[in-house]
Amino acid sequence: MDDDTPPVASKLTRSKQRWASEGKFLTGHIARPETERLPPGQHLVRDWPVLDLGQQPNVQLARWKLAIGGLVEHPVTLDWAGFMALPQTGIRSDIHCVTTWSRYDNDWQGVATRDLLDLVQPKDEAGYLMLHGSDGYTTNVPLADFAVPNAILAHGWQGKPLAREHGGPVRLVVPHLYFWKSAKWISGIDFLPADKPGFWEVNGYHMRGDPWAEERYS
Ligand SMILES: Nc1nc2c(c(=O)[nH]1)N[C@H]1C(S)=C(S)[C@@H](COP(=O)(O)O)O[C@H]1N2
Ligand SMILES: [Mo]
Repeated sequence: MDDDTPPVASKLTRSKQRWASEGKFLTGHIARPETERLPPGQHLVRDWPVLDLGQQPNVQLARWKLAIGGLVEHPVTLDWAGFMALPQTGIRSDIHCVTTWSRYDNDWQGVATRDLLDLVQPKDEAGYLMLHGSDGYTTNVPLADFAVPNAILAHGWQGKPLAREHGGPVRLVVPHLYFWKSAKWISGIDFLPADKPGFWEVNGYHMRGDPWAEERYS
């Protein structure tokens, strides 16, 4: 009997094991004392500013689609019914925008990125994602940052449908990175072997964007 050989590990299981051994998920788990809740150089706001490229696409639910492809075992294009049939999660998180405003205690409703990853199963070679918005926006994130337990594809905010100006019907929220990584009107997710700059990254923003390290510009 060979004790070293587990039954059958799926590729995702193996990826998760590898990430765990590399400590890749630690970023989202760091508990900071309340006094350190505001990252360096940020100030607190109570309202919720709107920032985008000046175009706010009007995406009807009947036409909504999210295409997930690249280095995944199961590429899929979800429609609204398919998206809403995935496990639904509520997550509370803070927003930190690179333009120095932060907003606490946002209650998001939607699909945890982990549940999306379970569905599509990233291949071992996938290390980075390019996120696409239906306004033509793009932004890149490492897979390990996308996969943290509190990242979410949000269709709700404070119990109401996410407003169009904030990226509704669905936007990404990766709370431990600057908010420009959280693509509004998300329409596509591409799994890539290597990192590639998106819109703001081409224009001088940081490739990763950790607010605690003030990774604002490259
Ligand atoms: N599709 C899309 N997503 C986007 C942007 C954009 O222009 N288009 N702007 C980013 C930037 S720079 C920020 S700060 C946040 C702003 O989100 P908000 O308008 O909901 O505050 O969205 C990010 N996601
Ligand atoms: Mo931003």
